[in-house]
Amino acid sequence: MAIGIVKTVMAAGLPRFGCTANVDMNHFDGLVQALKDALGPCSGLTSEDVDVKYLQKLMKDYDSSDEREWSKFAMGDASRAYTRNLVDEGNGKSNLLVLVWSPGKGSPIHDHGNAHCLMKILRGNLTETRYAFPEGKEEEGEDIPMAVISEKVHKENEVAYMADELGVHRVSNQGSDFAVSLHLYTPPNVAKGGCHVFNPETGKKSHVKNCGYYSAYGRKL
Ligand code: 2CO
Ligand code: FE2
Repeated sequence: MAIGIVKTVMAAGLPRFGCTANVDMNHFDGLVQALKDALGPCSGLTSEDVDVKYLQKLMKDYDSSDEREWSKFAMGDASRAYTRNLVDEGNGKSNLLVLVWSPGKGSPIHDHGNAHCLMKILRGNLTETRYAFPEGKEEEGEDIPMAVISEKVHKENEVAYMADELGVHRVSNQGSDFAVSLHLYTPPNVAKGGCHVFNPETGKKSHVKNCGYYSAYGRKL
């Protein structure tokens, strides 16, 4: 199910330099291109050189209120907690996804494969609960309930930053309608090697090999 009206709005073309083409694009497409450019299609930058503050600013400056700009990626499914919809792979340097969160549902607690994670809320509110990274004693058989270190509600247009150094998290939609968010992961470690999910009662983790997409480039898989 696509959220909102599926329609592409063509705005005035933005001038493009370097190795990117001159194309007409709406503002969401402009953001996707700007993120891709920032990750360095032809500059030789690597993910280690990424300027997270700049990426965060690009995402923050985008006004998501015109759903027509991104609705073709926002395929929700009420039978799932959330769907992961691929938007762009940033020349192999990132993974840009639109996530659609079913009302009252959330993700398991998970890590981010040693990558930067930026999350912009396109529609609704999302609650992020952070936990301390388990220290490893759990793997030796001890059950250690995971400690919550923060809980925050991110509102429409806000951008959150997450990384393994800050712990692990669970994201949930506590609203009564679908919520939508845009996630940039760089480098795309989780897409390549999966992530870990954690049991809040025991702190034990298990590896998830393939986090999977519901759609890619606007097409349901
Ligand atoms: N990391 C989760 C995922 O890509 C979403 S929670 O926000 O980072 O499935
Ligand atoms: Fe996450």
